[in-house]
Amino acid sequence: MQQGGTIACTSTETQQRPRSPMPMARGSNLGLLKEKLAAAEAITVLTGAGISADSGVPTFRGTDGLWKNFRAEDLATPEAFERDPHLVWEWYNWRRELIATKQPNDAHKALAELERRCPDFWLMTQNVDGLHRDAGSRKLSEIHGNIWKVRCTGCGVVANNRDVPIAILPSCSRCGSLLRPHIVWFGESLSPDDLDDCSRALKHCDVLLVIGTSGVVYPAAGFASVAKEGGAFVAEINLDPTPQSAPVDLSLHGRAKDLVPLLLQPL
Ligand code: BJW
Ligand code: ZN
Repeated sequence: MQQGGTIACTSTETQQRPRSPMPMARGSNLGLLKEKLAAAEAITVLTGAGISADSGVPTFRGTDGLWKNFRAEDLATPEAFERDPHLVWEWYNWRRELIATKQPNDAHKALAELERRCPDFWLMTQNVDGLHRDAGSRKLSEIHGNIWKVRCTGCGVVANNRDVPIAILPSCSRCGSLLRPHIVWFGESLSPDDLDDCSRALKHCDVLLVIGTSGVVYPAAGFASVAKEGGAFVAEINLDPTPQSAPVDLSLHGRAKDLVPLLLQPL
């Protein structure tokens, strides 16, 4: 629903609504996307490392990406942790030290504001840095986990841990077993609860925004198709075209911190 020309969804209806025809394209791509958002009752957002790049958190792929200097197989798989937990924890310690100095940027803040304006809103992030929460987002799934949480390899308990640096190797205060980062590594499944929440949000949204992800890591790489099959308008915001660009309805190229706040401005 449009209120005073800005995005302000008002409906709380969430399931199986008939979709009303959307207005025709008018003006720029940005203008069209703002119209779609203003008309939407349910908005879902998928974010990736690009949204936090504007806060100074390194992305994974591309010229300055983490995978240029580190091999994912050595650091982000359960096999790597079994082989050399010390090395893996050292890498996470370095990233915790770096992320601890970073703040949410205008794109994170704009999505928190969008959540406040739209009662039927869901944010799915692949990022583990916690910056969406720091910005005020609450309706979210951190589908690849959170770098500020640890999980016991023995009893499975998950706990918050903001130690910087964290003791290497950390152990569980309940059972003494080795703790690991509460992060989804390659070859590990996402939490069934998160997958359910995402599936629901993708199937019934009117608009899906895909922001700052290369769109190559599954299952998130398949989310745009799920939303499109459900009839949603899918828009991508990224510095560059991605494998998602062809199937999406609209692409905006630029920095997330510049483009996302524009979506909140009056039409
Ligand atoms: C900007 C910007 C700015 C820059 N503004 N934009 C074949 C088919 C299907 C699945 C598989 C398959 N082969 C293997 C799999 C499984 C695997 C997978 O998908 N592999 C692919 C690489 C092929 N997936 C999994 O294993 C997942 N689990 C799973 O599927 O379970 C079931 C299963 C298991 C095994 C086999 C089959 C099924 C788990 C995936 C976990 C991913 N974990 C990581 C690492 C965590 C480590 C950590 O963070 O500590 O999560 S990988 C890494 O990539 C990280 C990210 O969340 C994820 C996505 O990256 P993202 O966010 O897209 O970042 P980048 O760097 O790639 O892109 C940044 C983008 O931003 C770029 O496009 C820039 O242009 C843009 N950008 N600055 C706007 N300022
Ligand atoms: Zn334990």
